[in-house]
Amino acid sequence: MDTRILKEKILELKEKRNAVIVAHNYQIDDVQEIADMVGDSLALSRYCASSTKDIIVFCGVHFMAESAKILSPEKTVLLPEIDAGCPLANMVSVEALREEKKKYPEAAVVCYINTSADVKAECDICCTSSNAVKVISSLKEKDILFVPDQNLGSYIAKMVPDKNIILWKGFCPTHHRVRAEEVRKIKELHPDALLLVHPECRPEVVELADFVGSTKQIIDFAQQSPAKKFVIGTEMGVLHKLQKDNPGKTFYLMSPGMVCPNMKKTSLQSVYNALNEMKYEININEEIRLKARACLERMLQI
Ligand code: CIZ
Repeated sequence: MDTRILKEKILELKEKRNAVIVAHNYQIDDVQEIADMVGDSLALSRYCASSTKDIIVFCGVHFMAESAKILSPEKTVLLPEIDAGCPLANMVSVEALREEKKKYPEAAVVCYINTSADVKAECDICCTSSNAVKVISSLKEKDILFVPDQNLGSYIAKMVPDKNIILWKGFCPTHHRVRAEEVRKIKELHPDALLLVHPECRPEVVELADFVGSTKQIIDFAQQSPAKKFVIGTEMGVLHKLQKDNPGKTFYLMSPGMVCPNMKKTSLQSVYNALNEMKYEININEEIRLKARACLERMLQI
């Protein structure tokens, strides 16, 4: 079907179903364009929770749709592509985490938002890449068991040196694949550009950055900065908003490999199918949901 017609049909169905469509910053351009809101996973889940619509179509990956369900249990949450998972979130299981917790009984257990609901249910508090430093600084415990991203964990350890961060060996394949050597080359190619990097990148890459932040923080920084050129060190989906909102500025991707295959699974056709066939519905066991919600809410209180 023609893209324009497909977009019209999605919007018609959205009205008919009384639905809201949200898209993560890493989604393809066409999907970002039909969304009611584009943003990071927490902002989207909070937006969904404040919406009066009955149905949420979450264009993102599995843990993100789960976060929306955790905060909006009364709504129907649909993930258009059921196998759009997050390899980073899949690097920690409940069983492995329980074993690790036994080794550090005094430690606070902190999870990155990129975790499943059942892992969140096992943790004391959650954090995002925007607020990780603030969340960890606020804890009374010195020892922090941080899951699952070793690179974000290393960044926190550098920013909050009085804490002892126990790292889990997880990583985001899209961010972790980029090495410092490649980044030095792109910096040489664009010496007048600022390098904005996500903390899921390796510490050797973060070391080279002019600014380190979450997708939202990178987008805000580029908008507010008087600089005209930027090398972007996160998934390529953010380029859509950066280029749309800053026509006078130039953006280069830090590496052509910064493409998350899971985020790219969702297409206009799958959004249409989701609304038409009411699939794929995300449900969470209520006991797990309540524990995971408490973990998220502790973060929201900070
Ligand atoms: O919190 C999110 O949505 C993720 C995974 C990254 C970011 O920096 O926004």
